[in-house]
Amino acid sequence: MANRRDFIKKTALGTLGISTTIGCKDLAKGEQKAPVLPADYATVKPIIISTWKHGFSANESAWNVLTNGGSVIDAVEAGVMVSEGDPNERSVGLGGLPDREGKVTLDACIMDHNSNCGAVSFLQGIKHPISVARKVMEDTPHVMLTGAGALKFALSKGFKEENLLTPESERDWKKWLEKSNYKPIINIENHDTISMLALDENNNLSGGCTTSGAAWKMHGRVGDSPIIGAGLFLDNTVGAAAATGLGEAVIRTAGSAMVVEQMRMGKSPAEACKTIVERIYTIHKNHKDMDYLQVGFIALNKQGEYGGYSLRSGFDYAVCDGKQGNRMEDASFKMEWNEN
Ligand code: SD4
Repeated sequence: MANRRDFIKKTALGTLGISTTIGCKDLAKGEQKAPVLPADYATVKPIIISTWKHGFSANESAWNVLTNGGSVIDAVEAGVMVSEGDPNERSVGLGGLPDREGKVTLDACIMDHNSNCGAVSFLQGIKHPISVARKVMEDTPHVMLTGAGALKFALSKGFKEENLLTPESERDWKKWLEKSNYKPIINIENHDTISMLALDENNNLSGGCTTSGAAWKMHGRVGDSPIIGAGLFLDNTVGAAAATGLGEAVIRTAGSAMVVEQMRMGKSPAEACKTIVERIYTIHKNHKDMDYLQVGFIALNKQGEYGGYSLRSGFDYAVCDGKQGNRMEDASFKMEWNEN
């Protein structure tokens, strides 16, 4: 991973030749609180946005790729791989919380500016599902491979099978088994899926999304994250959007595709996210999932404007550009949520 100081220096002063007084310390993880209003100000390209706190490190990696000659799709892949490989991120890749049978099953998708896309779902034993998704995009006539077929394909491409269930995740799973009550805890058990959107200097968008999905899900359950149009969508003439939270609600509403359509109709990224979160609320307010429902979207348009919005408070995202560096911003939200 890039040295943070070098990165910020490069970000603040670097390739775009833009100077800023915002320094490393000001922009460190979690130190900068977001404005209450949605962030929709125009910014310089390139720009990268990613869900949750671990988006910060993912952005660093993506930024380094993007500003060192890599393509925007390379940047997205490299960025989310940071979270996939981190055993402390409990909803992604290695260390992800397992399903109720103790199996870590992974979902991921990737999409480029030409609307090429690839996805894997219900994939086990491969630490970097985003890279397998990219191979599906580039080396097959299909968009999605699932389960045993996805694993077979990954192995044929040289990926190594490994145990992704860390001792910490195994311990948590055994604890969950004591009661076996499936009621995801908002912002905790369905937290840390990484979705990343990026816009390069040539005005091209790419996006990626990768997760181990809802903790303690039924074996075989697939969420929104590998589904183009649900967990991720982009139209290079309009913008890109991605989701985090309870996948069932995002699938029911074709969430990310709808956010992009709202931008097509003229809404800002933040307004577009808000509109679809409101719609999800309306559809779910009397639904059995409402008790534990959290959904959040991030969106980025072709002008480099971005925004995020969630149903319940607590959702934040990382933003990185050449003007303000890498920083965390809190998403605006519909309902206050308190852990206690
Ligand atoms: C899922 N949407 O599998 C994912 C979980 C998630 O942040 O986004 N967590 O439902």
